[in-house]
Amino acid sequence: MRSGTVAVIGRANAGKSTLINVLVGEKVAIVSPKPQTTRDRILGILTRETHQIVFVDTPGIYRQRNALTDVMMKTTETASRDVDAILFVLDGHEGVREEDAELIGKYASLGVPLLVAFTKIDIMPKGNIPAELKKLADAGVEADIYPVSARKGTNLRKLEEGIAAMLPEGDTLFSEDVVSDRSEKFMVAELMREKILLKYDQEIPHGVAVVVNTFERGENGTYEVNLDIVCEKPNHKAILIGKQGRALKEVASFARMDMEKFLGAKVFLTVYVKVREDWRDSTRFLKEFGYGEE
Ligand SMILES: Nc1nc2c(ncn2[C@@H]2O[C@H](COP(=O)(O)OP(=O)(O)O)[C@@H](O)[C@H]2O)c(=O)[nH]1
Ligand SMILES: [Mg+2]
Repeated sequence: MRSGTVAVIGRANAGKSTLINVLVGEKVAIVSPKPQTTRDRILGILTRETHQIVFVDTPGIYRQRNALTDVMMKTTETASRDVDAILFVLDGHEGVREEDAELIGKYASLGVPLLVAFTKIDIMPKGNIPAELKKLADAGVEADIYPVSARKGTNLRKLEEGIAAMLPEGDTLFSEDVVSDRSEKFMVAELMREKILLKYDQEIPHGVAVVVNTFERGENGTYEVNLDIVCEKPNHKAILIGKQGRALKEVASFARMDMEKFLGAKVFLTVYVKVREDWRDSTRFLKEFGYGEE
């Protein structure tokens, strides 16, 4: 048996969370086309007869801008330490940039084995792949590179075998039926945030935190979920709610459907929108909303 932890690192939006979800076979992290979707360190656990891979999803690499992205960068940095291997995820469709080779070099020098997943090849013209890979080789990247598509499932088994081969021999860290270290309550908050990321323009979701006040299962099996959507400005609140509350009703309904799928039960969801001016710059609010903790 090989088992160990693998930090999943890469630029915002590279496809880290999607790749982990597909490899694990269940949704453990939310995904959206916008950067800053993942804010916390989340474990996704893949167990087979021959190996257990504990993926450490990270918020990714950002230029620091406020207290929240600060915390997110720190989470990424901490997560890349004390792991058995690093999986660097690169968006092949975006193309290889100079800074990618630099970043790979930086993480490769940490002293743990590193492997590169060159993802989203399903939306790349096939002919472009060799040229992009050559850029990495020319920039001195020595790590093994796996061209994959999380969306189409291309080459994922090979990638998985490559990751497993880097891990030490040893016992499993988690029991085989566990896929994440996060609670159902955490995922419910994240699913709400995912729907907000999908519905509203960037400025709104980036300033939103979701706080679950009630998460209870009733005798009839129905979950009662009561949560606050915290935003930064009164005009954001107005946009979130929309005319006659229509926008909020719609996102809450999408979120509820996903929560029901995730929990396998009916959900009774109540949602309030609150304003906490500039909470992203307040260490007190960040703490209150659970960011930067594990
Ligand atoms: N076409 C395609 N899109 C992908 C693939 N993997 C991720 N994406 C999309 O890329 C965006 C960012 O993905 P996400 O996993 O949130 O990136 P992260 O910020 O690195 O965690 C989302 O819109 C995904 O649907 C892939 O293999 N193919
Ligand atoms: Mg992510």
